[in-house]
Amino acid sequence: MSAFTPWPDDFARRYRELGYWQGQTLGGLLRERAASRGEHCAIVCGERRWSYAELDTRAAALATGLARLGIRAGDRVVVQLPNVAEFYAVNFALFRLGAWPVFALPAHRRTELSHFCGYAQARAYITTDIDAGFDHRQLARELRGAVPELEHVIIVGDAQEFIALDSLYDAPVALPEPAASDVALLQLSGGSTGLSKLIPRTHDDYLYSVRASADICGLSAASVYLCTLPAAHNFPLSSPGALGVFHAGGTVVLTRRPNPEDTFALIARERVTITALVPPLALVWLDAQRQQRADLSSLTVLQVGGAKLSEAVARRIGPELGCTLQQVFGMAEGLVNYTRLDDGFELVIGSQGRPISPHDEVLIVDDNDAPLPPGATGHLLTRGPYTIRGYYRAPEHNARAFTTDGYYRTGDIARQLPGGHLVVEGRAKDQINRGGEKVAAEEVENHLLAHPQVADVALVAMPDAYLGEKSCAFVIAREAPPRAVELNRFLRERGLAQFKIPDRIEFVDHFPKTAVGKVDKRALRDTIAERLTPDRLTSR
Ligand code: OOB
Repeated sequence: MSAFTPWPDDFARRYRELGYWQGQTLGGLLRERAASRGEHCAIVCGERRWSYAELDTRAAALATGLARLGIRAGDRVVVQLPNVAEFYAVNFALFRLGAWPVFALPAHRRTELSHFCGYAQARAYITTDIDAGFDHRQLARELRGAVPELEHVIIVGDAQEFIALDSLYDAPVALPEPAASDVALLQLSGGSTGLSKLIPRTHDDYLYSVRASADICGLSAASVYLCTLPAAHNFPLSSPGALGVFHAGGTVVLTRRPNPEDTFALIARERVTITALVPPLALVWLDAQRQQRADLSSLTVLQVGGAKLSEAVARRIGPELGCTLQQVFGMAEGLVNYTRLDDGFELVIGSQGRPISPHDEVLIVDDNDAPLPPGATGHLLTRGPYTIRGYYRAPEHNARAFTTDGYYRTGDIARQLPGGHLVVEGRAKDQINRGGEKVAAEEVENHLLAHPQVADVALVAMPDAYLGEKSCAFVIAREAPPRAVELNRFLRERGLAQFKIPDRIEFVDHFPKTAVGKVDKRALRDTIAERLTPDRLTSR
């Protein structure tokens, strides 16, 4: 089973000739920046400030320590860290070694992590001691039991019986470098059919998207980027995110608390110029700023993406926060769209942007893959210089997720405006987008089906004024229905991330069916939307 589906030779040749794939590695990028801007501040984390030289030295020292442990090129390492400076030191160390970080999110728990460790056959798990009141060392103990192949657990902070990250800083030695065409990292898919798939991104393709994004977003050495969303997610990592800032030679400011009180103070203190939010956070910031009137004068660009931003909220951002809104519609599999900083107001509030690259190929098709006339709404397919051609070790899934000529089926329903901007109109994939956090319906359904009193279940999205969508589980119970709290406790005990726990459970006797006899999820979505009072939808 192949770990990575390469682009066909003629495509790869074209992307190189066009100068998109430049033969640069992520480790090399940091080395270049340390050479050109060594003393400039790369990362602000609480009271700590690391220069580019310091970040580079730490990455080199950690790479040596990890190599001593036996981590080699092509090994997989699950990294689950909150927004701390070590996140970048660890990942640049792995990039230097050619080992592949698997980017778990801080919210993931035993179920997700054992899946990532098992699926990737990870040799190490790198995490923190305690984050948001949760002890990751206890999680590591449980993982050790579930995934015996996991050899090393490395902890940032108090390591207890595990390896302390600090003990791995070793006098740097020269190590063989990976090739730019090699896989650099494994991102997570939002998932729609069962468990998350892993997304192999190469140094060449990822860095092309990073450089082009930095350019589109006007990053420079004077940029100060506030990383508010989880650092491992594709949006704050590469769109243009921290990597875009490192490319431009600017500064990344980290925060573990995206609430307005902390972040507004940080924006004023560090003179932050750009940040990225999901729509619910943008709404919280807008409402807070009405009360606080904080000094946000340094902020020039606010990126919002990960889920659909409503027009009503979009309209408020420029006038009320005093910065330019940029809508971002992207996916860890590749394609990222941005409204441009010089787009007209109506385009910025009314579209989700246009692709990064002139060589991003976008098709809007019907249910049978037949292209639709310009402007029509349909399934969005894409291929291009930074969109994968296949998931990691998933041949059956790949056969469905990609067309025979290599287009990725995004699962999004969209239409394209004459200038190339896309408007996201909906979703064909069986997923709930909970304010940017993706919940695969089938994964949660399978966990609920494991409960002895559950005969059948269907998880659907329900509208929510704050998150955009929440999840509702329709359950057919065996005999006496269990209580909703009992089902949620059952899911938590199975080690499922909190954001996947259904927000509401409705017990029913049967499911509506489609003409072909499948559960009619659209009818279930309509049922729950009708049941929610208008009051619930407008108040928070
Ligand atoms: C980003 O990446 P993922 O992989 O977590 O999620 C991708 C999916 C898209 O296929 C789409 O369904 C949804 O998230 N999405 C949006 C959106 N941005 C993402 N739906 C409507 N409007 C938007 N602006 O979410 C991601 C990756 C890179 C940059 C930004 C977001």
